[in-house]
Amino acid sequence: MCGIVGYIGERSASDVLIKGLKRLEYRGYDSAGVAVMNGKMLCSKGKGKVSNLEKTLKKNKIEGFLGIGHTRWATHGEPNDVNSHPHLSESGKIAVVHNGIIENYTTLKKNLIERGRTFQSQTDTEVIAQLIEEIYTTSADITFDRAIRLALKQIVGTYGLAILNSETPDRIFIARKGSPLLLGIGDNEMFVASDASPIVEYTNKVVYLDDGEMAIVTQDSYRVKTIDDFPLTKEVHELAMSLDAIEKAGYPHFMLKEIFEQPRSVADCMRGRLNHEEGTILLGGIEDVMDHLVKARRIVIAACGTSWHSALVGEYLFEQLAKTPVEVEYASEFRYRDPLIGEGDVLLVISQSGETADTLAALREAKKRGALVLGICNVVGSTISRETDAGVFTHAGPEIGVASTKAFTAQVVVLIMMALELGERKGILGQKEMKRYLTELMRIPSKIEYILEHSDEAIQKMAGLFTYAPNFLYLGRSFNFPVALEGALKLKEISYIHAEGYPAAEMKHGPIALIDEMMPVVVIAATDHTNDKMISNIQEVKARKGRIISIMNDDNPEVKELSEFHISIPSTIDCFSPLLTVIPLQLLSYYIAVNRGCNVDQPRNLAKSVTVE
Ligand code: UD2
Ligand code: GLU
Ligand code: MG
Repeated sequence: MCGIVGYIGERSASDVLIKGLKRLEYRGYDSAGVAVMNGKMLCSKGKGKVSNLEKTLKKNKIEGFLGIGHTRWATHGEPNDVNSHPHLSESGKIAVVHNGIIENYTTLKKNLIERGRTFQSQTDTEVIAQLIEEIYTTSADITFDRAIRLALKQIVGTYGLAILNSETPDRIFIARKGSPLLLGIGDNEMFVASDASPIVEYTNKVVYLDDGEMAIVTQDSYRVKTIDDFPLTKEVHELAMSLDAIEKAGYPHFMLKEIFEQPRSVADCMRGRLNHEEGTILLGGIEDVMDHLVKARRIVIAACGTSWHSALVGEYLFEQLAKTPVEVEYASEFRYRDPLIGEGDVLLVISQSGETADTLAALREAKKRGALVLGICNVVGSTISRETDAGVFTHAGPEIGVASTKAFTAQVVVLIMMALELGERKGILGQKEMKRYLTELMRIPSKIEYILEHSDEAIQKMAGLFTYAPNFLYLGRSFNFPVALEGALKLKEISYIHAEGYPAAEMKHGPIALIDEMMPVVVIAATDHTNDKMISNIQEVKARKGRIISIMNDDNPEVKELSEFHISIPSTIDCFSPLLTVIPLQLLSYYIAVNRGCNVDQPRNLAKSVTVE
C-alpha cells in the first residue's frame, strides 16, 4: 500500500518525484527512493521519510528527465535501506517500484538463485526485477515489453508496478493487478501514480488502469494493453480534485484541517441530494437499484477500521428507519469463511479510499456469488467504486491524515440518506417524518460548526490533563456505541494509548474490573432514549472512582453533575447523534497525540489506504 510516482518530460525528474512522494507519503512512510535514467540508471533510496531522501538528493544530485519513485509500507522485509524501493536487477539496468504482495516470491526466488542470481534484499519486489531480467537476457529476440508480460504471467499476487530499463531509455512501463495505478497526460510530459494527488498540480487528464492491464508511456504518447498483449482504447477522465484541497491550508496537521472541514464536507455530501421542503432524497447513484433494495431480505455491510464503525451505525439506521435487517462484517473475515450470500442479497461495502484490499476482496466474492454489490466510497474513480454495481460517493474531498475523520462523518451521512430513502420507499416513513428528518439533517453542518467553535479550547485543556493516562475506556449506547469504538480507535492509532470502546451496559461483564482512580472513562451520553440507563452506568463507574469525561447534550444537568469534565453539544435526533458526538472525540485524540509528540498525520506502522490483505 505504498505510493508510486513516475515522470517523463522536460522538468527535473527528481524534483517532480520528491514532490509527488510527499503527497503520497500518507500511504506509507517506511522508506523512500527514486530511480532516474540519465544514460545509465541512477538510484537513491533509504529508510525513513521522504524528507530524508530529499536531503540526500540535495547533497548528491541526480539529474534526468525520466524517473520513478516509491514510498514504502513494508510487507516483506524490515524497513531498512536495502529493502527500500526501487529494486534493481542484478545488472543494475532494470529498476522496479511495486505496490502489493508477490505471493509466490519464495518459489520464484529459489529458481532464480538456482540459475545463479544473487539477491540483495528480503523483499518480494526484488524478484520482479530479477525475473524480468532473467527472461529478457536469456530469450533470443525478445522485446522488453514481452519480457515483462512473460514475467507477470509467472507472478501470483497483487501489484501496481512502474519499471525502467536503461536499454529503453525513453519510456516507463507500468502494470496493474489489484493495486491502483493511473496515468496523467500532460503537455509534452506524462505522469504515473498510484493515486491522483501527486499529479493534480500538473494535469487533470487521467487514464485509470484496470486489473490485468499494462501501459508503455513515453514523453508524448501512451499505449495501454492487456498483459496478454491486446491493445486497448481507454477513456480519458477529467480530475475534479483541486490542489488546494490536498494542502494543509495553514493547519499544523492534515488531521486537524480535516476535523475542521467537517461542516463543509458533511454539507458537500448532502448537496443536491436532499429536498427538506418536499421531504425527498435523491441518491442518483443508487436510483436504479432502489427496487432491489426495497425487496432485499437483508443487507450485509462489509468494511474495515473506521469504515467498519460507520457500518455499525448503518446497522442501527437501516434496522430502525427502514426495518431492513443488517449484518455488519469485517471484510477480511467475510471473505474467508465461505459466506452465505447470493442472489437476492445485497452487499454494501464502505471504504474511504475505495482501494482497501480486504473490502475489495469481499466485494468480488459476493459478486461472484450473485449478490448485488453497492459501495460507499470517497475517492471517485477508485477500484471499489468501479467494481460495485452502483453506489454513492461521499464527496468529502481528499482525506490525507491517516486517522480518518471527515470520511467517517460523510459515510454516516450517506448511510442516513440511504436508510431514510429506503424507509420511505418501504412505506415505513411518511412524508411528515421525512420532512422532520431532513430538516434536522440540514442543520447538522452548523451544529458541527458550533461544537468546533465552542469546545475546541476546553478539549485542549482536558487533553493536557490526560496526556499521560496509560489507558482509556469509551462507553456508548445505541447509535453511540459505534462512536465509542471509533473514539477508542482514534486514540489508539495516533497517540498509542491503549483504549477500548464498549457498549456501556456491557462494561459490568468484564471491563469494570479495570476501573480505578487512574482510568479516564469517556461516556457518550447524548442519546435521549437511553439517557436513564446511561446515568446508571456513569454511577457504576463513579462508584469505582473512575474519572468521567462526558459528551452530553446541552441540557442534561444530571450527567453534568456526575462528570469530572463535560463537553456539551447541541441536541439532535438520536439517529443523527454520531455525527456530533464523534467530533469532540476526534479533537481529544488529536490534542493528546500532539501533547505526546506523536506524528499525528503519519502514525507509526499505519498507512492510509490498506491495499494489501
Ligand atoms: C453524479 C455526479 C455528480 C453530479 C450528479 C448530478 C460523479 C462522481 N457524480 O452524482 O458530480 O453530476 O451526478 O446528478 O460524477 N458508484 C458506484 N460505486 C460507488 C460509488 C459510486 O458504482 O461506490 C457509481 C454510482 O452508481 C453512480 C456514479 O458512481 O453511477 C456516481 O455516483 P454519485 O454518488 O456521485 O452519483 P450522483 O448521482 O450523486
Ligand atoms: N511488498 C513490497 C515490500 O514489502 C511492497 C510493499 C508496498 O506496497 O509498499 O516492499
Ligand atoms: Mg442486525
